[in-house]
Amino acid sequence: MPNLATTFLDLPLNNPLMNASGVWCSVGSQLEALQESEAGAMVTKSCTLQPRDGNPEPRYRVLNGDKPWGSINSMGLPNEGFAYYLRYTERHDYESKPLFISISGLTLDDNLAMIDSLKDAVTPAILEINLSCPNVPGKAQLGYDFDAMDTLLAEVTSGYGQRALGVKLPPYFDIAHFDEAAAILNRYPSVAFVTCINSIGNALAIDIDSESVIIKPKDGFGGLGGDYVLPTALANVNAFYRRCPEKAIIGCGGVKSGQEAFMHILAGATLVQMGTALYEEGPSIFGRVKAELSEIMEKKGYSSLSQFHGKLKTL
Ligand code: RRO
Repeated sequence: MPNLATTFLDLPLNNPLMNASGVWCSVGSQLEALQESEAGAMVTKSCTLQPRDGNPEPRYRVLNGDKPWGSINSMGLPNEGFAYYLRYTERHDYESKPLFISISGLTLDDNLAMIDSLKDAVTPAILEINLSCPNVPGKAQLGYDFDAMDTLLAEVTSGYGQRALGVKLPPYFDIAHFDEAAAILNRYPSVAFVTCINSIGNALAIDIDSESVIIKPKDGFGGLGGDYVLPTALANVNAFYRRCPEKAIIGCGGVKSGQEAFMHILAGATLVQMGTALYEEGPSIFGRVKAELSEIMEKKGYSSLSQFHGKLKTL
């Protein structure tokens, strides 16, 4: 049997699979289900300093129903507020799997306030800062404003006492942007990991029968996930893997079976997240994808992840 065990920031994991932030991780019962599942790690819903209801419903839909190609969402950062997730970090069983806490403050000061509390917290939860929420009306994604991203990283890394943390990035589509984003990230050694990608922001899905948009917020505009985004996700994983050799990469986007998980790892991901597919299938997906990844490795003659991690061939 191939060994799916891995390590992340020196922490041992049973396998590289986890949820994408936002999916199955908003409330205690969902987090407990992830804890009970076969996921190798887990992350909480991105949170703000105060609880938020988020955008009006419907705000998440799968596209092409019976044979889904992906999803569109404009949740608008609904969450229970930072204190709630901080409390969860205090009761999580870290022996079973690592826990990431995702924060997405509406202002730099809010992010700094949350980071300040986390700095003094005694839990080993790993901090991820979401620089890429596409769905808060009137708020641009920080990851697309390189000056603001640089300023934020300078402040949060010093505010966090140089402790290891990571960032969740939006997808980039231009080599110059990969270069510039990576150069900024590489200025901050305590940015120990990069999660690529958040949903492809501000897509528009249309139902031809009703001649209508299919989600309510923002006139139907929302973040795209699932099958549609796999090649963009793989490009971003590989682009940052090549440019940020000192950082770990977490791959997210278009993973629904062992095949896409294998591709993300081949492109350079140490951990692999599932969003849309987890939303549709529930936490039992981790056992299935684990078994499929293991079967692919066995067929290819790999006994461990390190034998193919980042070893994507070029022509
Ligand atoms: O809550 C959301 O609307 C949301 C967030 Br914070 C995010 O980072 N990515 C996304 O697709 N939706």
